[in-house]
Amino acid sequence: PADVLTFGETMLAAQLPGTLAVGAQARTTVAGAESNVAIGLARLGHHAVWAGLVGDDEPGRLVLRTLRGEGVDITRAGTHATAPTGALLRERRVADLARVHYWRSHSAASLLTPADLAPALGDGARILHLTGITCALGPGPLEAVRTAAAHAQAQGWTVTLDVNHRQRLWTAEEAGRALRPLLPHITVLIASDDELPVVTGVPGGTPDGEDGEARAVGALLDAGVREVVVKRGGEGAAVRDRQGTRHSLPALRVPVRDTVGAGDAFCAGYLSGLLDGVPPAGRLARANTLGAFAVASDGDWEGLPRRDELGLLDAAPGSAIR
Ligand code: ADP
Ligand code: KDG
Repeated sequence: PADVLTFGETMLAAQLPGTLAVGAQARTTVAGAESNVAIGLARLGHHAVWAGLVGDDEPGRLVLRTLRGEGVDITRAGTHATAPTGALLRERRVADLARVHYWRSHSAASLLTPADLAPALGDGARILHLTGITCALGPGPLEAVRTAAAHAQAQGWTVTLDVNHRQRLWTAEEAGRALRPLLPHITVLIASDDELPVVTGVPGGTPDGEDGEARAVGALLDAGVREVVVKRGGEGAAVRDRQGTRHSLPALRVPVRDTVGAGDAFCAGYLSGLLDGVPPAGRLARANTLGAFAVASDGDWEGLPRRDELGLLDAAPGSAIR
């Protein structure tokens, strides 16, 4: 079996260094939360399978070529005969603020069904990695997530879920209604601190400081999740499990270039630690390291480390390795 199976929507991405309104030259690449995680894992030497759907078009070919080139297993990826590959455009509106525009309704990925996933599920995996984004794409993808989560749990795989709330795709209420029934299948839930209310259904934006966060994490553990990992952006991250283990770790200090993709990189690091049998504190450290690589480099996944580069950020700032 593979180390990790994941699926979702991977799109053609145009990255603009400025604003669209005045026209700016774009760099084309591919983006998708689940494939970002798969690339991060593959770079660390793990066998990661991405089993999404793309269109029978040039963007779809770019997606598959990129993933194959990064060593992600795409033997279970599919091509839809008529629906197109989704796309996104990311403008840098001001220095530290990116704005995303999507073209993904009726895309190939939005038409994924449980039947498309059956072969990949049949192959088996140690970890099934899911995100809330896939659940937001449409009824078919949501059903595929539910089917996969139930199958994986029944087979004794580890099931990880990154909440990854995208308010351009659905409301917090819709997300909560879709995600809460999944909780009993989830082994490790990963969320940003501001996403905790989305899954707990506790109204009122961000949780009320540390107490609010602790209550939300407690509610998720009560709902059946075995371990909850909270991402705190530049502050780092924390983990708590049902056995009462608690750790928190500050983020690495790095120059911030592009924060998009940090959460996916973080997940790749955490999952890599799980696969290697690293204890919780060490998993958090590897997750923070990958998150730091993502924020310190341009693009979602382009700057992620190979295994022999994991210690690179320990080098003195401004140094050259020669
Ligand atoms: P998301 O991208 O999902 O919103 P976060 O912004 O919380 O997630 O970032 C995910 C992880 O990336 C953090 O937990 C941390 O490990 C790392 N990270 C994020 N911002 C920074 C930063 N400014 N400096 C160093 N590491 C960061
Ligand atoms: O986490 C980065 C993702 O936001 C990006 O790659 C695109 O999957 C994507 C999304 O839905 O926003």
